[in-house]
Amino acid sequence: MEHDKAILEASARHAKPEGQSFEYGTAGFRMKANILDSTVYRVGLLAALRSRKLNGHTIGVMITASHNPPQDNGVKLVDPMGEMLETSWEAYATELANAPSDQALVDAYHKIAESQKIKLSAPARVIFARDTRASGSRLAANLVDALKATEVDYEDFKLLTTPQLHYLVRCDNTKGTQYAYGDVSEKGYYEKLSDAFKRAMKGPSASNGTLTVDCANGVGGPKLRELMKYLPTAKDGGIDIRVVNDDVLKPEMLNVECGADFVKTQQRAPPSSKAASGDRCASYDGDADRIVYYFLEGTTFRLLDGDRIATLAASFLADLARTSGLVEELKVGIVQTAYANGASTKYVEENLKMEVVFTPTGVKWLHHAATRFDIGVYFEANGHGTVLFSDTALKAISQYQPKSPAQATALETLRALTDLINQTVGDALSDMLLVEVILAHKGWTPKEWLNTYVDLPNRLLKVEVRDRGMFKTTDAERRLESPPGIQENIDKLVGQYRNGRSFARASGTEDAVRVYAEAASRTEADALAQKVAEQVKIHGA
Ligand code: 16G
Ligand code: MG
Repeated sequence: MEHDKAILEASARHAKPEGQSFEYGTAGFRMKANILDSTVYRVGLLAALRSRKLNGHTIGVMITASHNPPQDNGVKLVDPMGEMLETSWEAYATELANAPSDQALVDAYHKIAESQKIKLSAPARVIFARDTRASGSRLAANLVDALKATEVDYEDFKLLTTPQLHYLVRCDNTKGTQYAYGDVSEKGYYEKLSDAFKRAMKGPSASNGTLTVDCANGVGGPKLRELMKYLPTAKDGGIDIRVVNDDVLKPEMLNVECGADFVKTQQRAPPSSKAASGDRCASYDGDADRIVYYFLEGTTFRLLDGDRIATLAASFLADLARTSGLVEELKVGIVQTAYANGASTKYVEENLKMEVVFTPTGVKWLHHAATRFDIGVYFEANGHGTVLFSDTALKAISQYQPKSPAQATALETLRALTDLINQTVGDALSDMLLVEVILAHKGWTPKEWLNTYVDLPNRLLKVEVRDRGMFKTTDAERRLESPPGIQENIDKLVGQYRNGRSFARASGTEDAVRVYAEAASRTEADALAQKVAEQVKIHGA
């Protein structure tokens, strides 16, 4: 049958490691790079099927392991509008990856084609890219083997951030239509972002001081330096950026003692950052789809995480919509996960008077929920997130006739932001520019940003259990429905602490159960987390 011989031949060169099982999780496949050869090859086969299923629309494949250590790698698929792979197809990815032999792989491939009624001779197109890991080019070659075997039209974009690839997939699928998202090139991405940034920065006089950006020694480093060539500096109404941790020539330095994950989990600045007290700092993760801000207040480390970016963006966008006269028409809302600090949720509901929606952890869930608002702001506390504008919102924003100069100015900024914000997925470069625009407009230092509300002290713990699959959640991961009895015990514990809140969920990326607790004081948050962790240990034994 179509392509069988070629698929078998190439598969023989990318044998599946015996006894190893794979699962397409929240972030695609992710593990030690040396056991990923067969998996990346097989993802290529799935990308071909997916594109053929969707009338030859371009599918993206990104080779990255984000904030994981340098010896890991991973691979994930991007759907035509730049979204994550449709959830129902994740099982197919897992099925192909686990086929025990070359022939079993071909059989699984045909089974998917049949059940999805895919014509294997139909046209298909795939574009792909990778981060700066040493294993990236080898894995990309495996992907190419699959695309050749299945006669897919493909293009290798080499090194890109994950959000850049998502962006290009959307550009490729919308080119020549009324929804054209941009030129299908890396240069087009920089031009679109920098042009939008210049328009958005027209209002404020200048930004306040230099921004230090830690690029995790990942692909975000060279890409930020490229973007900076297009951006005005402070003296021309833009921003001054100091880049640190952008060494991609030593791949073993990736995410080591730097990057968004380090900063968020360690609650301290990367040792290599020499920022002074009060200086505005930001950290990307290894593939630049995550960003957190921070600064030192004296010697105290102050984190401005995803929750802070979400509240800042939502309040600014709502203000702009109101000032430009659009408020009646547009519904602004925020999507969070259970990890959002309770103080941020309270601030959104009570001060900003906006609706908050909760979803399980993982970008795809938040992204989907955000599409239900006209302006949907979604962020995980760890810094994954963006803002989505509905078609109704985009239409209203582009067509509204301002009734005063004040309305016109606000509308111009709002229009610029619809171009500045990456609509496909959270993007550290784009999110950074968004934050910079807002701080410049408000004339805020990070201290003023921090002062909007006070975070509840919180603690995150990791508990190893026999089988984390036993821990089944409900209510956007905020409650456990199994093991039986555990939730009642957690409820009792939570009730003993002022402003207490706690939940436990199985990690999607590690073999462990994560426990989160917050309470009115540091001591109480720590104690609550410890007690809930004990419950997890008891029930998981
Ligand atoms: C993945 C998710 C991230 C989530 C994290 C949770 C994407 C692109 N990435 O990295 O959003 O926060 O998993 O990890 O969706 P955990 O399940 O181990 O807590
Ligand atoms: Mg990432």
